Amino acid sequence: MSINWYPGHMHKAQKEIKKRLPEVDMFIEVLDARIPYSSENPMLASIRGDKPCIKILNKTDLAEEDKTKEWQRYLEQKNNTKTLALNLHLPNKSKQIFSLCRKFVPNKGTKISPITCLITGIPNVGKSTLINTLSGRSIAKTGNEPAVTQTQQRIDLGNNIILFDTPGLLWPKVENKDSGYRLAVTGAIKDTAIDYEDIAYYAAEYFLGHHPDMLMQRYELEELPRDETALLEAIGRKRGALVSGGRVNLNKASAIFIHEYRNGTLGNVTLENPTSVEIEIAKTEKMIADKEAKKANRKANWKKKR
Ligand SMILES: Nc1nc2c(ncn2[C@@H]2O[C@H](COP(=O)(O)OP(=O)(O)O)[C@@H](O)[C@H]2O)c(=O)[nH]1
Ligand SMILES: [Mg+2]
Repeated sequence: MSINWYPGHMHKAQKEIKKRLPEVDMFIEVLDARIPYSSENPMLASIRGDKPCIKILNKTDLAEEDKTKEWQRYLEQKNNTKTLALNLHLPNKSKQIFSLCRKFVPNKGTKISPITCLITGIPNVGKSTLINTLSGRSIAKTGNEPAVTQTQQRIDLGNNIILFDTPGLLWPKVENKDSGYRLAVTGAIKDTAIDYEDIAYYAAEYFLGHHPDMLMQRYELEELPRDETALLEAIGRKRGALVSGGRVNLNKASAIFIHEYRNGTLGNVTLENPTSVEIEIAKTEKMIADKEAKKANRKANWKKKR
């Protein structure tokens, strides 16, 4: 699976954030609680430096509560970082952001010297919803807005805290293949760029391994399908996703499965935990190192032959 994150947009977003940096006291980074690692922007840690950051684990209504807590403990080990788990459909808790801001920047937050926060996050994590919730107004368009916010927004919350909306488009962790899949499964990557069957196989493998009970219950299965294809075929038959001759329309069955995960009807499922992610990172690093070693080896052999 390959995803196009246009280099032009990446460069622009990075430049805009760096330009804003001198006037920003702290960051509010919105993450998807189902994929806290993959929904991080890989450049942000270095851009932020030592400036404080509140990492919001959003959409907790779709995630597993114990895993969200595990991620909070893990993320709070990072420098100057606090976390807050939110479900923006229940907006009250989000006001806790204000007291966290004041704790982080105690010498500001007055009329003449307000606290300024930059809200960042990859598309679809809930930035606009959060801005609207905190401001109590409908300022930012949510949902199907175009991928790139063209205008820089400065939002005065009226309590001596100022928000800046993310300029440009922030990209997620796509260097790692598994992150790409999990971003597609959760809906962070636009559907036009993905193949439902491909990502449904990825999700099917995960569910068969980690949540067989949810599959049995939701699709009223008598026994657990032996593999991904068998699962998608069973879903297709249950839901009448058939083509002529009674065969299952796999693409349709895949779309049903993915949408039922995304909207939570299958159950709350977090797709990554700190340990699984660390193993994955180590694997990816080893693969890159092996590749480099092979290349160096070939080069050396080639020189010897000459
Ligand atoms: N289930 C759930 N959906 C949310 C939550 N917060 C935002 N959304 C939805 O996620 C989608 C993207 O939100 P939006 O604010 O436009 O994201 P942005 O691209 O980061 O600005 C919208 O359909 C929101 O209604 C949440 O806490 N739970
Ligand atoms: Mg938005």
